[in-house]
Amino acid sequence: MTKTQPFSDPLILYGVPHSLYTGVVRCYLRTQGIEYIERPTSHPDFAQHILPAIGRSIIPVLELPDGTIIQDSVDIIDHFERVGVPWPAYPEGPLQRVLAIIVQYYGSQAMLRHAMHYRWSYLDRQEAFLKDAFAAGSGPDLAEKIMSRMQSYLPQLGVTEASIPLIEHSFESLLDVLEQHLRLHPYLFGGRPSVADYGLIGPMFAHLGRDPVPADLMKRRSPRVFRWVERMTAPGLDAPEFVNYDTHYFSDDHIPETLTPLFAHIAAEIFPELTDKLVFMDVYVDQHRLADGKPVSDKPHQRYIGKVDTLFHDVPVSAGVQPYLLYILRRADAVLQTLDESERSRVIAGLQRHGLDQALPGERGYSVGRRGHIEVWER
Ligand SMILES: N[C@@H](CCC(=O)N[C@@H](CS)C(=O)NCC(=O)O)C(=O)O
Repeated sequence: MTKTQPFSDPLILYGVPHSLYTGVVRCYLRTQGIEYIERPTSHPDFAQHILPAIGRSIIPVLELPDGTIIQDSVDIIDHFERVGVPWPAYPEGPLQRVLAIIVQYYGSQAMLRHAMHYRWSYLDRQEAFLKDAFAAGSGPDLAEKIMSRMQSYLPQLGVTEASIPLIEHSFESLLDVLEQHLRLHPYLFGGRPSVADYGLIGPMFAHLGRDPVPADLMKRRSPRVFRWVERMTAPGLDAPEFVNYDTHYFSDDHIPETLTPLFAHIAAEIFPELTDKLVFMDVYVDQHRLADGKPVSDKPHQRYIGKVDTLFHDVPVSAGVQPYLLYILRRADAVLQTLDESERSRVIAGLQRHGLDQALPGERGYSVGRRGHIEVWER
């Protein structure tokens, strides 16, 4: 029988347009020219086939033609990086590579605060848009329930009356900093996207570049950032305004001046919160005598193991601790482990110059891995 599809065995991406982490994967697949079909979670296969395999309701999930299921935006990217893609996403230069992972952490984890604030604190001004998106993605019956669940995350993300002005100031500063860089370069590390761009695009597309209130701000305040969002979501490398710009990362592990304010911005935001969270996990692991391979929480959908009282730009916030953050940042530690002494010193000095050396968790006697689609402690 003749198949009528354009390709016989497509990849299936389970996700929705307004999902932060689905956006990461969608951008990656489009950049690499990997064909896929996107299905919402309301598709019957998600309940029948995907949910039993991954054990919790979470997106994105990618199903490969051979039936392999991959959950997690980082695991999906890393799968294709191993297989080989036209535009690999990890810079060769170790300083660039470590910094790219730190930016990936900032975008995909720390910026959840900004993303969720702009989505849910302005519900009155964007309700019709959000209701339509959630109903289309999850079905009308589940939409209200999921929307309420998402709003309930705000306190554990440290979104409060006191922190909101700082979150908004932070988003505006980030737009300004990125605008300066993106006037000169198509992507963060040069001529093609890296995991830094993929980490940032999650919040910058799904929430901040798409929901009416922040998207309007982005377009008015920082046209080049909005263009970068378009570029990231387009197929291939979409940079017509950069005539004769090559498709490489900056040569010789160079960090251009225009990235310095970005790293300063990130350092000012992730500390002391990240350090406080790492210390919380140290104590937690010590107290619970956790065995290798034990899931990080009792129930698969539970991501937080507790909370820390910390500061966001000098304002006290209480923030939920997700062991998953170690899963991301350990990949930066792993880069350092591959280097000889002098290269390692050079990279650490580079991180210190940008105030980011403490973003590497370093040896702590435990780590976080993923097994069976779930985060587990590693000893
Ligand atoms: N670490 C995961 C996070 C995925 C994630 O948080 N997905 C959200 C949608 S963007 C989700 O499914 N949330 C369901 C929930 O929290 O109930 C990844 O990178 O894929």
